[in-house]
Amino acid sequence: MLRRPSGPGRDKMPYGQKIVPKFIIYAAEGLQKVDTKGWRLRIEGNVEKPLSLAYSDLLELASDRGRFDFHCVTGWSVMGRVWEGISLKHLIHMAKPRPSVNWVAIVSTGGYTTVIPLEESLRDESMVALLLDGRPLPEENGYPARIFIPSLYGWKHAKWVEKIVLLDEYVDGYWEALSYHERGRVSLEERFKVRNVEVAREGRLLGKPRPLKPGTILE
Ligand SMILES: Nc1nc2c(c(=O)[nH]1)N[C@H]1C(S)=C(S)[C@@H](COP(=O)(O)O)O[C@H]1N2
Ligand SMILES: [Mo]
Repeated sequence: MLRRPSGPGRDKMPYGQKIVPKFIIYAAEGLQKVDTKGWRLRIEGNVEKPLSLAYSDLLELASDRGRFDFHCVTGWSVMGRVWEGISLKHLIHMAKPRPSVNWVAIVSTGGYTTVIPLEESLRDESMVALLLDGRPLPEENGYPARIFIPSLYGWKHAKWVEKIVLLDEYVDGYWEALSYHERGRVSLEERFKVRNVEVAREGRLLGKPRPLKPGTILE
């Protein structure tokens, strides 16, 4: 594992993050408007009991609530907002995933996708969020439903979510295909995929880099 320097404030704020007062709105696919009439959230993939839930079903199930910080991988953080919804653990258990499931793919209305390790999805604080500070999510923050997993960077918190697909094997989502990390843990600063397996395993480089001879052609 790569080690991180410790220092003042390290415990309060994750490394490399700065506090901003409001959410900066991102929508790689363009802002979406979702009408909850006829809208369903589906939980499918390698499960025994695929689920299809209406917004009213979700509101009834919503019993998870907590004050959490939100960290975007580009370096901004919005602290201490109240997020409320349905525990992902609860939803996933309802769908009865087969034992070989390891990954959770999230699909949004407008085609944005991301992927989350099953074990991060099963953390107590991971949820499908419906309310922010006691009110339905504002449209631009993902109404009617978005993923909220405080242990992971913001790109994993897909907005306007409509499908949760349980998979055995890893697949890239939108940002993962552009080299963002498979897991994306904030506390470990997992921003980008680690391509050098030795660095990832050992947390150090093997040997010293040697200066190249002038005229060396790199292929
Ligand atoms: N559908 C969708 N969800 C998304 C994104 C996106 O582009 N499309 N961007 C992600 C990123 S990178 C961040 S940091 C957060 C930002 O949340 P906000 O737009 O509510 O501030 O949304 C995440 N969820
Ligand atoms: Mo982000």
